[in-house]
Amino acid sequence: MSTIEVRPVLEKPLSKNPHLLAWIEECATLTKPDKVLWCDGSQEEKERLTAQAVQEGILKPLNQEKLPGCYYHRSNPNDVARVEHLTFICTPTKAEAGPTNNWMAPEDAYKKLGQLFDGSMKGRTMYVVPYSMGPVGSPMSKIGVEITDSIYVVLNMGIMTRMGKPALEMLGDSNDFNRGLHSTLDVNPDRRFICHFPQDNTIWSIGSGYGGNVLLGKKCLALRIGSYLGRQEGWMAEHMLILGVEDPKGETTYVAAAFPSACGKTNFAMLIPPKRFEGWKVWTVGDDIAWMKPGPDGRLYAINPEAGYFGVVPGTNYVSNPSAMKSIARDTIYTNVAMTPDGDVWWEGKDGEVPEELIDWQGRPWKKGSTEKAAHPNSRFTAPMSNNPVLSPMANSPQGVPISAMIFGGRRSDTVPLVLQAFNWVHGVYLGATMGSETTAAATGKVGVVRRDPMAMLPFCGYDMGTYFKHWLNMQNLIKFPPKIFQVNWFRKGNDGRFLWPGFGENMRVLKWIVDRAHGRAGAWETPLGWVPKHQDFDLSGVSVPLEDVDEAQSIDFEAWKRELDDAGKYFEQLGETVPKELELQRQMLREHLARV
Ligand code: GTP
Ligand code: SPV
Ligand code: MN
Repeated sequence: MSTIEVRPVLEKPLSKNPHLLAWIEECATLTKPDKVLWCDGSQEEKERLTAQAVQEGILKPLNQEKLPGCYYHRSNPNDVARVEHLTFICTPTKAEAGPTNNWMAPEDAYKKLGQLFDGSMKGRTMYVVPYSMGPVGSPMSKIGVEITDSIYVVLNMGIMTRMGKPALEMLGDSNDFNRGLHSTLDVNPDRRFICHFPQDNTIWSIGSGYGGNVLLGKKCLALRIGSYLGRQEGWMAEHMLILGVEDPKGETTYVAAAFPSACGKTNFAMLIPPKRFEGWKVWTVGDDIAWMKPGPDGRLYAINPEAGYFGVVPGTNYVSNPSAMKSIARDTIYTNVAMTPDGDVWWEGKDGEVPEELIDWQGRPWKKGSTEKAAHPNSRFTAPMSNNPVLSPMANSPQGVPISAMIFGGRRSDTVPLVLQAFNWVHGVYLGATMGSETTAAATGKVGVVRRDPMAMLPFCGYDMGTYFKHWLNMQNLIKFPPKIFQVNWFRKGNDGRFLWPGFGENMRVLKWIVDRAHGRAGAWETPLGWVPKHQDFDLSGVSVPLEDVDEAQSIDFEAWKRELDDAGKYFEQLGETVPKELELQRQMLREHLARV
């Protein structure tokens, strides 16, 4: 180690925290950057780094008249989504990571990745990015520091988190912060690993420059490490949006909903109610992640740990999601969409005419009528949540919002009905635990395959799944007034492959029933599988599809459900001994009940 290599760290440190300084020095010694730069989160810094990114070709300025403050980024075509097969939970034992996670022994992982990190920042700048997940000063927030050699990561973290000086001030001299080390290296999938060391509150990510692999506050800290800490500390880290539903009297009810990646969280969180629901309003608290903790009044309180949206672009338009369109009209980074000749952006499903000519997400010329997609199906926007016209006034509340209902929803062409209410907490946990969903472009691999994705957390749970279910069951004892639990499916299809339910804004109809049920003021039928809406309590007037389609979307096919329950039994077996008995008993009870209908 030469002192010259680490001197820049000591020259202008933004913190005197000895733990932080020692760790930065350790990382600099390993990765050997030319320069070390602390990020303070200021506007001046953002402008300077943006200009540098443009100069280096990492960002392209978009048409500033149409899209003020917006920039364009193309990632390496081999690096466009999360990589679940290269993501590891490195707990001391394999059993702690459980059967659904890839596992590496911590010492092996540190050694293997240590060799890759050795000198990985030579000729590059090492950025020190302090950030808070959650409002600065909230008792529920956590501090992380990400060390990275990517300006793209710095600029994205600046939008997605409370980044810079306030986070350092919140940290003070404490040693309680997440240590995230990231290097883009040569973006080679053979040298790409995303490793989590929950017992050390540490994340090492190498060889990728994309989204959930590298914005370490998001999936790595807020979900994988967060879920691990949550179990120890008595709270929950969930892959859930949070929204507030305001009724015409001005009363707001908060709802959290877990849908797997690219299954509608951002859209649901920004829902605009149809005309029929005059006086109703939906406010976004969060669109991807919820941290939830029992409050002093016995209710479950949720904060959104993020400060921005890293959202799916394709399909976003003024009909499906006007608030998202307004959120991404300025100060947004677009990744892997297509570009028009005049520096505008385009994607499949955008409003208006399809342009005659484009440059596609890989930088190749594209002509109207081409069979190839112009924008990558997992192309994303990074936008500050302050741009959202329906941002909840509670989005920055340090206490969070009280949750009255929780929803689990997958992408299922068949079997799962439009909406169902669980009989009780254990049944609700069962519904979440056995949730199935078709895979999407948010992770590399085959798209459209049904897999079990418990609580939408399969790729994000930082420990053994059965133990996670147990934590869910235990939480009931900590929450005096637990939220009611529901299951929804916006994606059921008819025989001809069309969606039976119109979705998007029309989901308000389902949401209203859920809110009414949470307050105990709407009727329901009891079926062997759960409570479903009674006709008179489910407002369908003016719905944009034939009522027969809605009936079909709501129908329960008992034969299909017998298969579903048998499949869930096999899944529990795969998960092993740690699956709580209550859940298997719950399954058997439902199965026995169905055998008689
Ligand atoms: P992540 O950011 O990956 O966690 O995704 P997300 O859960 O926030 O999903 P998002 O809201 O971005 O939606 C993903 C895709 O689902 C988009 O292509 C949407 O157009 C589509 N989608 C969202 N809501 C609905 C709906 O109610 N019905 C139908 N049919 N499609 C929907
Ligand atoms: C998801 O895949 O659930 C996302 C996008 O929200 S990423 O940040 O890439 O994980
Ligand atoms: Mn997500």
